[in-house]
Amino acid sequence: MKNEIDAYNDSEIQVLEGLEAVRKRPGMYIGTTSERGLHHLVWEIVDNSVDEALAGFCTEIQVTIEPGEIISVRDNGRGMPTGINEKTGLSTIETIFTVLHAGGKFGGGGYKVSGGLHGVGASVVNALSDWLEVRVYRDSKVYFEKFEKGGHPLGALTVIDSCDDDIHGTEVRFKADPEIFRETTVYKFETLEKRLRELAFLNKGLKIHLIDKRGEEPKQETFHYLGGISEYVKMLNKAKTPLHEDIIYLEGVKDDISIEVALQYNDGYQENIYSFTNNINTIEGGTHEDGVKAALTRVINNYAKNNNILKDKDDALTGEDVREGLTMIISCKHPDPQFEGQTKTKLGNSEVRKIASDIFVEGFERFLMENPQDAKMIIEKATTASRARIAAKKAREATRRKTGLDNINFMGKLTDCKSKDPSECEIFIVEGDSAGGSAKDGRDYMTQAILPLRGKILNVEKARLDRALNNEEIKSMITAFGTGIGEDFDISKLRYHKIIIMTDADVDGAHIRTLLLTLFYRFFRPVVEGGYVYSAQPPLYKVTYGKTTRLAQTDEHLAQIIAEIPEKYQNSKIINRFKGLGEMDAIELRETTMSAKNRVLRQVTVEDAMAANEVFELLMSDDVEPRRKFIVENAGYVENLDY
Ligand code: TSJ
Repeated sequence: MKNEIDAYNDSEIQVLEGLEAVRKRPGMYIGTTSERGLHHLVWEIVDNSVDEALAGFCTEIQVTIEPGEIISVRDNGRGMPTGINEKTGLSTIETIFTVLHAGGKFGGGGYKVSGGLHGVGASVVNALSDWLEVRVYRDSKVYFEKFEKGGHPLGALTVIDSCDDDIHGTEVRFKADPEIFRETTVYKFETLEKRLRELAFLNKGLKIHLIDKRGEEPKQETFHYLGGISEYVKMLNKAKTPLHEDIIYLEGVKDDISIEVALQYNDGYQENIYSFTNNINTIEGGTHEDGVKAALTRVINNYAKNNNILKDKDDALTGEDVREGLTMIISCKHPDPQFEGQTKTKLGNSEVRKIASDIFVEGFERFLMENPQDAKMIIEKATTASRARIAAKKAREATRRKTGLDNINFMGKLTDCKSKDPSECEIFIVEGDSAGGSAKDGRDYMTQAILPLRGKILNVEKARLDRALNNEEIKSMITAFGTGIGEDFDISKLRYHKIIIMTDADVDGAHIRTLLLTLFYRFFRPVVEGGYVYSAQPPLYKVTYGKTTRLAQTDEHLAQIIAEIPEKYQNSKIINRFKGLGEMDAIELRETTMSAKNRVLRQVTVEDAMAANEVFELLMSDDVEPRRKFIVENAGYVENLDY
């Protein structure tokens, strides 16, 4: 039989092996060790405080970035339990910080922020930290424990101080391990600000402070929204013209599932719907979103019928009609959410559909009844959209017949590839004719098609679908992709499984990429969601010495290449900066950017496209202030903004 010391040593060894596994393959636990992964650490800790707020015991959370890229998260909740865990023989706190997946067993009940690591990420953060400290304020005592690099406890949990009996809460301080986060350990204020603000919107009444003490002057922001997601909608519509003044807000709870919806129509044509479950953005939607959307269509159609606005049932308003110009946030809180889909951001629980729909129908019907003026504006917006949709369909059919848009050799623009097997076909979308020329000559004619774009791509922010369809560049893309658009969209008809945006590695290139991503996000979203969109990474520099030529993708890469030049060539080397893709000859373009052998492709994520859409909206908006603010904040990165 083992004695106590051996048993302790065994469990100690298991703990260390668990933490070591996290350090060996951090990507398995936090997705990536890039800047994004670094910020993920903060979310793993903050989620615990948000859970305490959801349980009803915490009203305030403070996140501080201290000099030296140290993060402190403190809440005014009950304070973590300070007792001993029976199974491990260690304190509950030490268990939570050193045993993988330990968190879920404590507390129990209530909603939990259960995306990603199911809110049990404390041990993962500890494993990936240079050091980590926890302080618990509870029962007039201050408990403390510190962990060294990789999560090793320095000592047991001890009382280090006393405190007033009305002080309670938890504080965790940590420094990410630079040996794990090799790219960067520098936190971005804006990244933390955006998500913390979102958390404050999603949890009305919760007060969140963000303090940055790294600079000479500390920066501080407080997020506190008594209106919750209504204020979120207000912010999203800030630069737009609302069709009705009040933001519509509905909420309800059934079987422990809570649904909140806030919405407001604006005079634009885009639909902006964001849904969340337990504070996690369900980018792929799911049953909560489906239920609310179906209910919206039903309620508006019923209202229109009952008020004799819609007489013929053939005129029924579609989902797209009733969502034109709609800004809406849907927030679901669920005790046991099932996340599905490619990126695990789609709510799967089938019981939610009806609950969300019932709650929405009841609240929205009442709103329309009580606010006939607003109801009139909303119905008018949807019927106008419906008329535009029918007109667009007719125009589309006419265009198809007239110009034979279905014919792939349209206007000689597309240089198609020989293969007809979409899984091996790629289409390069190239800016400008000269780059298009090099790309044509440098391609693999079997599998690579080239579509050069001329001129500016339509400003899709202000354009409805019918106008967008008249734009030459957009028409070329629709035809080339083969998927159709709007209600005709069919992803299974996609002719290329890689759509590669190939633009110059400069500001104008970035501009065109933003426009294209915005366009894809709005009109070809499944193409982005399916992971079919990529951006090419052309080199920035060409270095020539002796008979050698090397190409560099980044400034760092360039520095490395220069450092590697043999001594005798150091004085005769040439540092050429490519001004554009057009400057590269066909062979260079093939070797560096197009050929599957050497190229670096970046897969575009829905978040990338969403971010592009946001930047685009901001820059196109009529509201000068947010636009000015963006330009000032980004002045360092952007040289000429000719949007
Ligand atoms: F997990 C963690 F260490 F990372 C962490 C936890 C970090 C931070 C900043 C806060 C927290 C945390 C945990 N805040 N509040 C709590 N609450 C509890 O753990 C708790 C307290 C009391 C009871 C109880 O039943 O009495 C239950 C729980 C789960």
